[in-house]
Amino acid sequence: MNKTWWKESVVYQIYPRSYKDSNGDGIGDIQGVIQKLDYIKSLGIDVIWMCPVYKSPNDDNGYDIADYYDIMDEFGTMDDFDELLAGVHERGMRLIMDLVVNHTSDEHAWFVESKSSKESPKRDYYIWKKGISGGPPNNWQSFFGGDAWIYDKASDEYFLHLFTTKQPDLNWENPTVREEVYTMMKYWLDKGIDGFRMDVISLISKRGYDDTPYQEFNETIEKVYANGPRVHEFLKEMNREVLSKYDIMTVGEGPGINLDNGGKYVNEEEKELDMVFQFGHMFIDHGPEGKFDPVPYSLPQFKKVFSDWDNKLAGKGWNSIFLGNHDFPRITSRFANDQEFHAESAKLLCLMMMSMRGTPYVYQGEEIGMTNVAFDSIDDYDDIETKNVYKEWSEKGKDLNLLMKAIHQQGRDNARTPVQWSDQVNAGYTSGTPWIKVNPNYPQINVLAQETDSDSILNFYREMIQVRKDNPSLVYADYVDLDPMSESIYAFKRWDDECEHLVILNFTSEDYVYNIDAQGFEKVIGNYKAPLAYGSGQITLKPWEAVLMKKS
Ligand code: ISL
Ligand code: CA
Repeated sequence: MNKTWWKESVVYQIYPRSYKDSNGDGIGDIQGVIQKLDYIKSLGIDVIWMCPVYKSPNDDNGYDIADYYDIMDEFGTMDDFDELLAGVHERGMRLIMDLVVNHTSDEHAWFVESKSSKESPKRDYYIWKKGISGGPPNNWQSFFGGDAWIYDKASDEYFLHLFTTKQPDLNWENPTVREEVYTMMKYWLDKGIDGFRMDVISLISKRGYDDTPYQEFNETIEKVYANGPRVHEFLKEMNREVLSKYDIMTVGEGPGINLDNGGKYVNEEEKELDMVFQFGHMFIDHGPEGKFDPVPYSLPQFKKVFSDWDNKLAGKGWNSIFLGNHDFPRITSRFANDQEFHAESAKLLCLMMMSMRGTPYVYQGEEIGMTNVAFDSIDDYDDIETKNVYKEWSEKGKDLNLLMKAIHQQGRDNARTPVQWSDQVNAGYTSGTPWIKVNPNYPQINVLAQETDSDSILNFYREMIQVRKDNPSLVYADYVDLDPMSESIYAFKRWDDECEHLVILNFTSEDYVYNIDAQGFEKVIGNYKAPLAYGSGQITLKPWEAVLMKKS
């Protein structure tokens, strides 16, 4: 495969609202990010992906954009943004931005004009349809609950919104809309940003407006909403008109992107995107009713997602490696152990990610092992998805205690509580009142405490990222899962002409004696300091022990 800087990079995702508040209004902001650039650099990060900072009424925390050419007041000004970009580049890092173009805010000037009359030249920028027998045009539901259509009395038509009621979907069939998007992308790229993470890019081409015949929402996503007939044509056009003209990286986000269709987005010959975020492991514990109907999953299922994607893309396209982001639970709580073996298991996940083929994405707070939060009252939650589902269950008279448990496990606010910088008031995140409460475990889990502890999760991230930098084989070498059926151990091998790496991860809270031939391998790094307990074809692993070994 071609070698490129973005394949060799480690990315750090920032959700600016929750990162660092610089002016005491309780909301993280761009100046707050600037204050932390040296910290981010100290982790060994190459690329920062920043979630949306554009002008927005914040119905969906910035994913509802009212002006793509301006910065949200709470976050600062365009001068602040320029200062941030310069600061990132001065430190030898790169900055990629969120590109949210499946929908805008209903407060975007385009939509205001589109809605103003059926004759408006911008009417066709959005998806307007006549109702059917007194109801909406079809039975589609939005991702966040309720009908995907809103009735506009003045014109007697409905507009489509796959997300919140304030996020009308753009009409990508209209070439002028695509031109507007490309022009806007060039504006940011000409400013010097280094690429885009493309929000729900799998949804931009709609496949007609028939009723969905599917009961399960995930099935509707895959078979009705996502990967529409023109999505690849649009992405090729975008690549030709914009992306190919810059030295940048792109990562497309996509519900409905799966093993069958995912390769096409990132196949290097197709000239579309560099990487995608697929959701195989993110939906792994979703039951028939979706994320708030959580079901258990097994380690073999989890491993299979990574192996399948690696096999699928090998030699053709590039993978993204991530375990969490601002939409999903905290990774230590979800895939590891946030209690007795908190530090060990958080380090295990780090070692796993940094030893895989693909570009790893670290979500803010993962580097200190931040955990899920369990607020007692729904009033302490902010996320529109969480609030909508609570309202829906209340109206239907369903068991709200059960729902609160599911929210504690799956809600998006788990990932959105402020970053825990210190044990000072509000975890050092703000001197004011935070927009969402800080996780009460900040006195134990915070950056400052981990800075001074050489054995901390934070310092392990630094070491492990350095190990990856020192061993390009960890970026490019082939991958194989040595024991896919094991319920306890994830053991995989990476190899190329230079060397072989062996990764062994104990996903249990017990000692585990594992049979493996590790003759000739030496330990590179592990999450326990003691030398490797290896002999006679057996390795004795401690709870959540993770080890990377190398044979040259
Ligand atoms: O978290 C989810 C819903 O349970 C995901 O399905 C999520 O909605 C989906 O991955 C799309 O997410 C992206 O677009 C949304 C925005 O709310 C998310 O924050 C963003 O990451 C709409 O713009
Ligand atoms: Ca602020």
